[in-house]
Amino acid sequence: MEAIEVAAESDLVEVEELSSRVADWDGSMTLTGYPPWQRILSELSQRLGAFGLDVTAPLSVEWYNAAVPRALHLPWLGRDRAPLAILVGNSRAIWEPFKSALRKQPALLAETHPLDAYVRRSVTSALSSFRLVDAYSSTGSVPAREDPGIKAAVYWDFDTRPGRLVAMQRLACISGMAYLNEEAHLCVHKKFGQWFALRAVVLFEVDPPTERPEILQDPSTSEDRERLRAEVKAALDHPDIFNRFEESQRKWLAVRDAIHPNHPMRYSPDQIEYHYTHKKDILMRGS
Ligand code: B12
Repeated sequence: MEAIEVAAESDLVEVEELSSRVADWDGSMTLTGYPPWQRILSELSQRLGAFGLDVTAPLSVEWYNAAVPRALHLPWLGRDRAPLAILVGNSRAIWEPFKSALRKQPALLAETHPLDAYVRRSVTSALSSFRLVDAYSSTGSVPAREDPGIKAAVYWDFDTRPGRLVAMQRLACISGMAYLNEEAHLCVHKKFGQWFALRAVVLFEVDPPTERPEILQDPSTSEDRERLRAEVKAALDHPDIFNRFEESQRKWLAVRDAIHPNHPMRYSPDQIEYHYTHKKDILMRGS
């Protein structure tokens, strides 16, 4: 499969500069028995976990590109083989680290979308300990010879511009971490159920896993599907479905709950309210 080019843009904010300061990891480091993708996954997961980004999954860009239209393809970073992609997400675990970051960095609250800004900072920080070169850096994507580093690129779930949009749900299914509930248009995770979010995908210029994971099947019965279809119809019939009016949001919440009622990993009430209204005053409540 051929590689395609997408709009060149720097998304690994300051990674080059940071990685020269924190050079405790490099692609040539060998930990006996483990391929580079596993070492990257393990290190990155550990670092992201500290920010409440507790969901990661590795896959090959080739698997994803084969499943989506060309307009959604991810690039091969100039390689002749597909690169590694690591999908990053979170469960309810993000809420407390996020609230704590808001207390320490009040400027986050001034952002239009504080949670997106927090995720962006956290992923960038977690990546800063790797010796990386931004594939889309404005300083050019050709790394210095003496310190090549690994080419990398980050795509965010909220970036829906042409060339930047990633079908995150498709990616999650292909990675084997979740299945798509086709009625609710929501992915359901093996452990977290419908209560998890997909935040970013990071591409690394290393060989991905070769063994394809099992694609999870939706275990819903026909009664489950019918029940859910009714909930979705109620949400879609609502005149304000694309607005943030509370009644509409309650209906989408009912859709989510109906997938697996009383799921033990359901977000906390404040987290739910924030996700469905984006009201900043919820973020200022004490824990
Ligand atoms: C655009 C978008 C929406 C649009 C959907 C419009 C549309 N026709 O696609 C709107 C604004 C309606 C929406 C609503 C919500 N969304 Co949304 N959305 C996205 C976004 C940014 C892009 C989706 C996309 O275009 N994918 C590309 C297409 C080509 O992929 P696809 O696999 O072919 O199509 C999928 C989606 O488009 C979606 N979809 C397609 N048609 C429709 C129509 C409707 C009415 C809805 C709700 C969804 C939907 O489901 C498809 C798979 O079944 C993704 C993040 C991302 N980058 O993936 C989040 C995302 C899909 N949304 C998400 C969520 C949680 C929601 C909301 C619950 C948020 C909220 N608080 O209101 C609501 C309600 C959804 C629900 N089912 O309950 C999560 C899903 C997590 C999960 N576990 O699966 C994502 C992944 C964001 C995240 N950070 O995790 N969303």
